[in-house]
Amino acid sequence: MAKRQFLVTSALPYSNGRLHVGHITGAYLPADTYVRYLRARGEDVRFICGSDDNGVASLISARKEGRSVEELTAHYNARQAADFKGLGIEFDVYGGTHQPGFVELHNQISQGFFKQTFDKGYFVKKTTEQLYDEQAGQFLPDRYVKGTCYHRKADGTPCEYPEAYGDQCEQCGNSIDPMLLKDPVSTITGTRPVPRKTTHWYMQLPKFEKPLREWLESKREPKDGSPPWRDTVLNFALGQIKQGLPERAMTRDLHWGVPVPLDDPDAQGKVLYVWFDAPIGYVSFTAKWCEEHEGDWRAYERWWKNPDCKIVHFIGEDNTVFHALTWPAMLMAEGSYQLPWQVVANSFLNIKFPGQEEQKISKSRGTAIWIEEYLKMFEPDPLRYYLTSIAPERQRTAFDVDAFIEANNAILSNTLGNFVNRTLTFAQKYFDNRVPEAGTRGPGEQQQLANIREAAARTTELLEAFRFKDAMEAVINLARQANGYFSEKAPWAQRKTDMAACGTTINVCIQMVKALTVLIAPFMPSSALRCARMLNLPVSPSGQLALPPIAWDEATVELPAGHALGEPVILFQKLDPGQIFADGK
Ligand code: B3M
Ligand code: ZN
Repeated sequence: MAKRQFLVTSALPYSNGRLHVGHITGAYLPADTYVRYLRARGEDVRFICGSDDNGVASLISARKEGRSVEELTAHYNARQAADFKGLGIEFDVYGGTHQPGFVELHNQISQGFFKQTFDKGYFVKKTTEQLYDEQAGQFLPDRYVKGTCYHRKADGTPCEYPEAYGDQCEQCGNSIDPMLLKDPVSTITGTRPVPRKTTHWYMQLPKFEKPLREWLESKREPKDGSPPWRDTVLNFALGQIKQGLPERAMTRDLHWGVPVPLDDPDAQGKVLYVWFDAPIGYVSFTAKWCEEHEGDWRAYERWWKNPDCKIVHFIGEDNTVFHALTWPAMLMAEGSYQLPWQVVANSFLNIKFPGQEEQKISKSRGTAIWIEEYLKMFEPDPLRYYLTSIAPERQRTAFDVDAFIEANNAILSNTLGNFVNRTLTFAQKYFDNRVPEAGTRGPGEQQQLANIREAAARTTELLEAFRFKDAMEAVINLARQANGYFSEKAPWAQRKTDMAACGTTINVCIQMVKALTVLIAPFMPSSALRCARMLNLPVSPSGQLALPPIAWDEATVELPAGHALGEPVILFQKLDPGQIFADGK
């Protein structure tokens, strides 16, 4: 079968802070799982990410931390990259929109994109009043104004959320015009900002309402058999179009960012809006990868301007507006790019500490589990497992610390790990550490081999449909069946009465270990690698996880009798319920 081509992206994290479990479950872990699956199938894939360095968020944090914005963004870019690496989330390229080595190409491509859209007449220049913080001496970016929301909620009642940001209300999900917020306050100085005149370039989003609507509607049941988009994404985006899309200013009064590429005195000292240049980061990091690996940055067109390439964006739900509406409108306006094939958005994650109520993850209240802290204590795979098992694919879910420990002990250690361990230590002890003869297989054995085929087919189907939680459950179900089969056959007793039957049992169990090794690989890559070594399968010589230990189709291919096995090791350590996470502060 011909290879399929995928360009997969994860939302670019702002490089002004650390990453916690909520970030990972939203945009990074499912993307990595998907990419590992595609790679194991031999598809042509690139996985792109990097930091969102521009914009005012970094500027404000730099001011708070008392260092330059260059220093701050480089610092967090490196720390976040280390978090991803520690969790086995492996991008082909991890760039940054203002990182040395990336910023030049990023600015060039972003400016070219803006110019092209400008030349096509999709911007209008307008002078308006905007909120200015007199004490800080600057215009206030939307995010730095807070006030009371003026929208109505879905049920028609006034929202009146008092903590609404100037760009979006977290209670009703609507986008906000900061000038309309009631009782605005500058979050920089806490003072009340005043309106002042400034000139900006607005993108004519209303012109794209119709094509966006048609395009989004085609994603409910795509004609070409592509997986439908999640209802949460489509309903939200179509709902916004129904309300009417606003003209959006795509420039800002700032000195940090991509300079506005216009020969106009009014453009002096202005930069592109961070939400204009950030998604172009996906493109510019692809271009950087091409420059480094193929010697020509323009080869990014093979991904971005090629109708055969499927572009998949993984995001957190708060980024839906930008990925399902603004960015596609930008791409339509520019005219030469592919539109996203799929936008996969996840909801937020709450947190529940032992003996406490479930609550929102909050940095200031210290209710976050930071990846850095986690990795000091635990292996990556239990977290990957647990986060996938509670993936907020349809609605908000909660990270429950007790449930995490329980999932590790009951499922990873007692079920999956125990099965692999008892099978392989048995083969080592009684079968000279080789795969025994299959012998005569009865209905019980045929059933397990059928279970393997069924689990492989089901996992494949669910991963293709972006249903990661259910896909992993199908794999764990196979581990349960395998463990049950081992107990039922009781090879320790068979050994004493019928060595051939015992061999048949262990042979089937080893086939199940092999299937599990392949099928857990997208979810728990380091454990899969360990299993592959225990089975003495050829793994990529570099031991690099990005290269799948074994091809996906191998799940249903049996290991021959006589195959020499490797050294069995413990797959998952039990965790002590007393081992809780350090305070999030
Ligand atoms: N920097 C992440 C966030 O909103 C934002 C994503 C940009 S993706 C182009 O937290
Ligand atoms: Zn609201």
